[in-house]
Amino acid sequence: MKGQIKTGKVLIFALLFLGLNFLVACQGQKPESGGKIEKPDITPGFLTISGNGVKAPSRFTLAELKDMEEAQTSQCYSIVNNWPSKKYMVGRGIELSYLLKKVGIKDEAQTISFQAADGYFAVFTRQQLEEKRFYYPKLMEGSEEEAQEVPAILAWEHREGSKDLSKASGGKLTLLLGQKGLNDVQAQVCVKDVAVIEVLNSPPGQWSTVQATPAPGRIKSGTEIVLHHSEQDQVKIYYTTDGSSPSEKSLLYNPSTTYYQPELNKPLVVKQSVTIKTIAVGYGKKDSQIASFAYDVEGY
Ligand SMILES: Nc1nc2c(c(=O)[nH]1)N[C@H]1C(S)=C(S)[C@@H](COP(=O)(O)O)O[C@H]1N2
Ligand SMILES: [Mo]
Repeated sequence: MKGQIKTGKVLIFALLFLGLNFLVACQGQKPESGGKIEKPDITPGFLTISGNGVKAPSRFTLAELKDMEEAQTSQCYSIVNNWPSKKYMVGRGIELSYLLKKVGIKDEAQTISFQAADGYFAVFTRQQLEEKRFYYPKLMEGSEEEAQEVPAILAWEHREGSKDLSKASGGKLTLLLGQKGLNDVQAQVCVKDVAVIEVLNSPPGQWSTVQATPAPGRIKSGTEIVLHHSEQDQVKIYYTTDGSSPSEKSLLYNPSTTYYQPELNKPLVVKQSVTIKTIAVGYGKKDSQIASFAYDVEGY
């Protein structure tokens, strides 16, 4: 009897302890990005580039970055966040590829993370930083017309809501990068006040596959199919219903997250037999494998 009470108490305390830790973890973490470090290991006033993926780990002051005139550029960006809302931004700064070359990025380097003074960080696969990205001047109209390829930069001057390159003025060192497509949500990886860039040889991993509920098979006409993912707020789920392979150019299932406007992530209503093909795409890991879900509607 006594023993039972004791185990009961221990259990309650253990649960409380776990619960509190869970709450703390949730508050410290922005689930749409890589996360947040409580006390980041940074040197104030410097941009540090480190990690086993560079030959010459280095530190630069802002003045030193501004002296690298050959790599300076002013660029326009179209930016979408997870609400989702859209904006334009101009920035002046240094090309990231130049800086990574300067510190001797190795061929083996595969994962690159950007850490801010407030502990916020975002992770990229090397490919995500090196592939072609664009500025869409007609983002607001939902059109790809007049898209221009833009480099990723570390900007020390910017201006939100502007397309006028001369309007960029002072600010914190911010990572700005283009979109892979009109639906690419990249605001959350535009890290502000970048203090550390860590370049690692470790492979970035791959997002897990998308899941569907109800499971594929025979369904009634009008059934709602919910697509979901184990890291739903860090990935975008793209899908096709015409049998083609899904990509970032396909239909976007979840324009928002589970905590901003979940009602925008609408289930698919299936009225006739269909195969839904899905892929999860997100920063910091490779695209998931494609998952296919075949539904069979009676009589169709
Ligand atoms: N240092 C730092 N950078 C950050 C964040 C942050 O909390 N700290 N938030 C990110 C997220 S989630 C978004 S959506 C954008 C927000 O930028 P905005 O408020 O200027 O639109 O900044 C990104 N960069
Ligand atoms: Mo965000």
